[in-house]
Amino acid sequence: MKRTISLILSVIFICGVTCIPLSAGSNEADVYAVSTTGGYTLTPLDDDGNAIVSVLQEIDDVMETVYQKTEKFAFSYTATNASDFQLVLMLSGSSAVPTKDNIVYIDQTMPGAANAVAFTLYPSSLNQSEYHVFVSTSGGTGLSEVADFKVYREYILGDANDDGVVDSLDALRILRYAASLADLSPTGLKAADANGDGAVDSLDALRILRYKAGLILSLN
Ligand SMILES: [Ca+2]
Ligand SMILES: [Ca+2]
Repeated sequence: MKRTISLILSVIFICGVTCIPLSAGSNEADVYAVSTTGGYTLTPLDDDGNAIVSVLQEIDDVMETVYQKTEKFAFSYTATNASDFQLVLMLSGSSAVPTKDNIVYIDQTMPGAANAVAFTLYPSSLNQSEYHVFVSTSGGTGLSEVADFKVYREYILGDANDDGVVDSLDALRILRYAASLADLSPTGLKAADANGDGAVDSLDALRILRYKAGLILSLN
């Protein structure tokens, strides 16, 4: 353990003077197969809140309409009663039963006068999976599924070692990479730039550790 800590500290020192340039990367969480039921719209937005222009992209041998780098959704509806409160719930996977494992954290804004709500996605928490959107109204009866979409991602931000999870091993891998003690795969290199500054260094390792410690909500 002491040896590991010693390694990390020495690598942080080395990284302090070494910065590996990397083409500016982003957390690729592309949304496709967006579908809604009547009366509801779900519009993928970029980081500035602008509607994303879709592109045709091949995913699993099928040409899909893809909204690249979706950061948020604008979600609108026509409520039966304008005063109805609508709670938006997003679940990952195919189950319609909310559990601690499939509820996706979203940052919902309250319904406005136009009966519209918006919610922010945190792409680093989204896996390559399908997602279903449910609403619950104060005047309704339970949860109703009103929209769904799928997420395609080339990599998970922070997952430097390509094992599908973000944890302290990724931070260690980044430190070892920065010290030329380990390699990163092409996707691992993109995933390693956890702070998006275009370089892979100790700051990325620190950000991952802070994320895993719950000190920051998202790597984005
Ligand atoms: Ca990992
Ligand atoms: Ca970085």
